[in-house]
Amino acid sequence: MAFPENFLWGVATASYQIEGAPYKVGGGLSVWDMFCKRTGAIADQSNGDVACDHYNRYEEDAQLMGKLGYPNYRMSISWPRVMPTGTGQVSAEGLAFYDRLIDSLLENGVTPHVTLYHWDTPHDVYLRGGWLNRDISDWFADYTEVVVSKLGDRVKSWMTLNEPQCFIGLGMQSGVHAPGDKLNMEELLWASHNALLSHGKCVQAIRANSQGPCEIGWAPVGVCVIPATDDPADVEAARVRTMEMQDLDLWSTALWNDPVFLGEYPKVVQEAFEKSHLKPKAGDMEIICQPLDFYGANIYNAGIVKAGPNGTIENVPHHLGMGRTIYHWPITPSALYWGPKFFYEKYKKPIVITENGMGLSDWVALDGKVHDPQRIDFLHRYIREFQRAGEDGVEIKGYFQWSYMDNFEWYEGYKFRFGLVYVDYQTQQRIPKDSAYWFSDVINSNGANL
Ligand code: GCO
Repeated sequence: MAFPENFLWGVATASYQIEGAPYKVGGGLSVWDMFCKRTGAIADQSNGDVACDHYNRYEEDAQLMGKLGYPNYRMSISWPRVMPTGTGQVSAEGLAFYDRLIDSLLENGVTPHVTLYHWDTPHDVYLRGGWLNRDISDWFADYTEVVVSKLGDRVKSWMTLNEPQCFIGLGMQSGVHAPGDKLNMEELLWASHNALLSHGKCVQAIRANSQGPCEIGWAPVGVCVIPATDDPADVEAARVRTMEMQDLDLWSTALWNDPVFLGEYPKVVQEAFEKSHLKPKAGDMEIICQPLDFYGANIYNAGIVKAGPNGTIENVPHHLGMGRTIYHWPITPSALYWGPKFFYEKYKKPIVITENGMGLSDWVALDGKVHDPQRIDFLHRYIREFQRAGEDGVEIKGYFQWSYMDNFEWYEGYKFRFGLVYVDYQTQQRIPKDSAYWFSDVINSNGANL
């Protein structure tokens, strides 16, 4: 089966990872600018000051995206570039950059899909409590209004937050991401609630300021596990582990998506809030649970489980010596079958893979090209599994490959390359890898050549 006629094929990036010039030209500092200054925070002591210099090279990037035949592009907007302190003053230069970028993409036949928040919290907002301050939901809605008022005549597809599991879990629990805090569970649940409230007010602000109809979703981590076998007992074990929340785990799918799509927290979270002095207010859940047009999920890999004795669920180790990415992530293509299947069965929304791809240590070969057969094989296997989910009744709506080009990979710096397009960070030359051309063929055939 080919993919649906109007299937969204695309590529993805994020503002802090590619733009550079984070606070020049009127922008404000983000928590990542500050975090990169911490000794030892970033593996290669790098930062996003230059990155892919996309701020200056956006036209070249849009032209190449068009030339490669990529019809859709998931990008994010830097809150502190648009509002340097996060509230109040708007940077005309910052907003003008995105205005020019959207026009350049459209001129090259590329439809923008805009994520409003991909981790670059304004540092001033962090100093006022960041996600621990309930007011952030109003500040985020105000920022959304500024952006959608400016771009909403041309942007018709929006995502609110990228991976709250990461910016709360890695940024505020383990501390390996910006802002590098290590908070207790009561504070973390409160921050999570404020993030969800921000999501809901963001959706309301998009709907209120979009010029004409638009589609809205968000892009959480698509945390899922796969069954060790197709035995119905193993499948049920994988579904339960993926979709139900047994304990206070910030990476639980239900913690984030039950409020957004079903309008209630899992029971274990409700009980935690009952004991907490940091409680949601009446009416919050009605704000959080806004109508959305798709279920976005960033899926890269999955754990494996099987049914154990007496209704237990047992973890199954990935087999010894299995293929792994440079991040040492296991290569588990059926994550793109089981995850979408489980998500669709519970939340009944069309599924968009908002990120999927693999990190490698690519380099330019003697022939001047960048050969990445492993990435091609990885993408081939994963996209085929998503196609299989479609054949089994899941409404598959889109696939955004991570990433369009090599970029700043957070605390790993520039060591890992996820791009279809190679970036020479010394010269800023862009070189489409073999996978870039392979993906063009997949798109041109609407997946029929997989
Ligand atoms: C994420 C982020 C991306 C990462 C990518 C590779 O999913 O962690 O959205 O910014 O760069 O996933 O780790």
